[in-house]
Amino acid sequence: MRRHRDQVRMSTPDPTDVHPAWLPDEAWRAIGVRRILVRGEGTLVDTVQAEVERATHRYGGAVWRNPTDADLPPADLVLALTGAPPPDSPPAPEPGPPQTSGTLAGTAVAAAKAQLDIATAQVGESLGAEGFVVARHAGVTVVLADAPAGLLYGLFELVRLGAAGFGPTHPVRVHRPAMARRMLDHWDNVDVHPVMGQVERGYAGGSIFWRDGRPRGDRARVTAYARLLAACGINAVSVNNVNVHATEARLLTERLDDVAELADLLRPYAIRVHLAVTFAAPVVLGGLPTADPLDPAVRDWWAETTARVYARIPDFGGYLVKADSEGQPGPFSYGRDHADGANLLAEALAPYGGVVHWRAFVYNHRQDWRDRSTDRARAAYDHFAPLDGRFRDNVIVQVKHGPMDFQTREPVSPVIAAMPGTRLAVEFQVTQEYTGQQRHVCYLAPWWSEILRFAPWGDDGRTVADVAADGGGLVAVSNVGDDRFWTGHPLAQANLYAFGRLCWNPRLGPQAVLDEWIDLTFAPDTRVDPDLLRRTLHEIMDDSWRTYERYTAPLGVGFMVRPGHHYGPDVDGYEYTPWGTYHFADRDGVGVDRTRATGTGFTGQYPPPFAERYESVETCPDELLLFFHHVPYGHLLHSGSTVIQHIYDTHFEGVREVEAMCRRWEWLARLVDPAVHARVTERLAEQLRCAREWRDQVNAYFHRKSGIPDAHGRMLH
Ligand code: GCV
Repeated sequence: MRRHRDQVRMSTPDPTDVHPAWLPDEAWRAIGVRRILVRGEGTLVDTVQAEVERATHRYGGAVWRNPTDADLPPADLVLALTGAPPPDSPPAPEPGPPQTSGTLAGTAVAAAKAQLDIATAQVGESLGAEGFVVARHAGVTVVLADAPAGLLYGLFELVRLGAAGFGPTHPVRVHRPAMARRMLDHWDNVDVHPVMGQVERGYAGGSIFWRDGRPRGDRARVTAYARLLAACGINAVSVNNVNVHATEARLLTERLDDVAELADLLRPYAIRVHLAVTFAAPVVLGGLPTADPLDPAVRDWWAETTARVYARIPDFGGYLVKADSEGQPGPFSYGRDHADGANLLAEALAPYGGVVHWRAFVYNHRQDWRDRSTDRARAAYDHFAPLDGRFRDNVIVQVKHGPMDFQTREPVSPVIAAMPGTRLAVEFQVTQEYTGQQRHVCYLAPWWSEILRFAPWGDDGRTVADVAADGGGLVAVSNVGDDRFWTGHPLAQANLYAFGRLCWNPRLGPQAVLDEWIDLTFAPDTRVDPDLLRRTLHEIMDDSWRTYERYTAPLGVGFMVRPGHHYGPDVDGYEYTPWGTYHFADRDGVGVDRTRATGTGFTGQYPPPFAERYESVETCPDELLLFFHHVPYGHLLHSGSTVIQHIYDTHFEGVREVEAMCRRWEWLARLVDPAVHARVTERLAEQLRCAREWRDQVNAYFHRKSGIPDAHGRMLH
C-alpha cells in the first residue's frame, strides 16, 4: 500500500532551524525595553517572569519579582495577580510627562484595581480563571488577573499590542475568553501507520510528539509549541490520533509516562493534556472479555485506570473518543448506545474534574452507493439527537461543524441545534485535508467565522459560537508537524493562530485576526515596507478560501477529490464507493436531493427557518444548492447565472485568482525572510498547477456530461 505521507511531502524538515511563527524576538521589543514588576506566585507566574526576562535581556529592560514595598523599583509595566500585595500607592501622581517610579506603579495598579472593581460590580462577573485587564495610567501599563493563567494571557495580549500597549492613558479593558476549553486535537500516531504515516492527514512532516513508536524527545520543540499555543489562547491539547491503534492504546496504561512528559512540558503554558483512548481498552489492555459499558467489571477497570492516570498527571484534561466510526470499536458491539458509552468514561473521570470528548462523527462507511435513501449527512443527528439529555455533565459531544466531513463548503451541522440538554463542542479542521493540504493558500478564518456567527434558529437567535461557549467550547484538528515552518506552508500558520483567537473571541473579524498575525509574524521593525507587505498578504489571503472553493467542487457538492489521500481532483473518485459521498451527476443535472418532499429528508433535521429555507430551491443559498438539491444544469441561480455556466465561470476565475496570488507574492521577494519566500513560492507553483488541473477536469467533466458549451467559448477540453 502506498503511504499518503510520502505522496504529499514536499520538503525535508530541518530540525535545527525552526521558524518562530508569531513569536519572533522582535515581537517582544516593546515589552523588552521596560522596567517590569511581576507580582504573584505559582508556575504560570514563573512562566510570565521567564518570558519577560528573556525579552528584557534582549532589549535592555529589567524585571523584579515580588519586591517588598521598601525596595520597590521604578516600573513602567506591572503584571500582577489581584490577590498579590499591591505595590506602594501614594495619594496622587505628579502631573507632567510620564515618569517611571515605584510610587507611580503603585498608583497605576491602585487605579486599575479600583476600575476593575467597578467593572466587576457592573457585570457581576469576576475575571475568572483566565481573564485579565489591561490599563494604562500615569505612564505605567498594568495587567491584572485573578488567576495565574489570566496573567499569562494578559502578557500575550501585550505582545500583540506591541508599542500600542505603552501609548496614551486608558481605563481598564477587560478580556475574558468566550470558550472555556479551546482545544487542539493531534491526529498523530505513535507508530508510523502503514497508510496514514506518522500524522494522519498531516501535511507538515512528522509529529512533534512522536517518532517511529517512541516519544520524539524534542522537549524544546514541544515547549516552543506550547508558547505559540498559549499566545493565541489554546488551553488543551489531545496528543494522539482519534483512530487509536495498538501502540497508541497503551498510552493510557504502560506508556502513561510518555503522556506525563508532554503534560509537564505543556503545563507551564496553561495547556492541559487530553488523550484519545480506544473504547475497547478494557479488552485490549485490561484482558477483560468485554468492554460492555454496563458491565461492572468494565466500570471498575475504567475507574482504576483513570485513578492511575490522575495519580501520575493530576491536571489531566480527560479522554477523547471516536467510537463506532470508521472501524473504531464502540458501544454498538454490546447493543448499547453512545450515551451508555460516553457516560461510562465520564463516570470514571468525574471524581477528578475530567471530561470525555465523545465524537458525533458516526456514520456508515460501508454504504451501498446504489441505495439513494441512505444519507451520510443525516447520520450524526440520527444517532445523537435522540440521546439528548442522557449524557452526564462531564460528557462533551464533539460535533464536526458540518454534517459531512470538513468539506470546503457545507451547511452547519443540524446536531448543533438539536441537543439543548447536552454540552456540545464544535470541531473544526485546521489541518487542510480537503482545503489544499498546506500546499494551497487557504486562509480558513472567514469560513470559521461564518460558521460561528451562524444562527440556526434564525437571525435573532443564538449562534453556533453561543452553543459552543455554553457547552464544551471549540476543538480543531492541528495542522502542525516537525516541519521547520510548523505548518508546511508558512501562510498556514495563520490558520492555527486564527483558530485560537476565534476560540477566545468568536466575534473577531477574520481580517483583523490576520492583521494581528501579520504584525506579530512579520514584526514591524524588521519590515522594509510594512504597508505593502500587509496589503499584499491581505490580497493573497483574505479571499483565498473562496478562491479555493471556486476552482474545486462547485456549489456545496463536495468530495470530488482523489480517494484515499484527498488531494487533487477526481470528480467521480467517490461516486461509486461505500463512503456515502456522492454528487449524482448525470446528463441532465447534478446534486443531492436532501429535501423532505422528494429526497432523503435531511432538511427536516434543521429548526425553522432553515428547514424551510434549505427545502426550497427558491430560497436555498446558491453556495449550498447542490448540497441540498439535484437540479438541471440550466437551473438559474440567484446570481443570475445557470448552474453549468457558474461551474465554468468560477473555475476559470479561481485559476486567474491563483495566478494573481503568484504575481503578488513575487513582489514580496525582498520584503520577507528569503526562506519563507522560497517555501511559499514553491507551494504557490504547486497550487497553480493543481488549480489548473481542477479547472480542466471539472469543466471537462460537466461539459461532457451536459453537452452544454461555455457561453464565452472558452476551451473546455
Ligand atoms: C482521523 C475523515 C478523515 C480521517 C479521520 C476522520 C475523523 O474521515 O479522512 O482521516 O480520521 O475524518 O474525523 O475521525
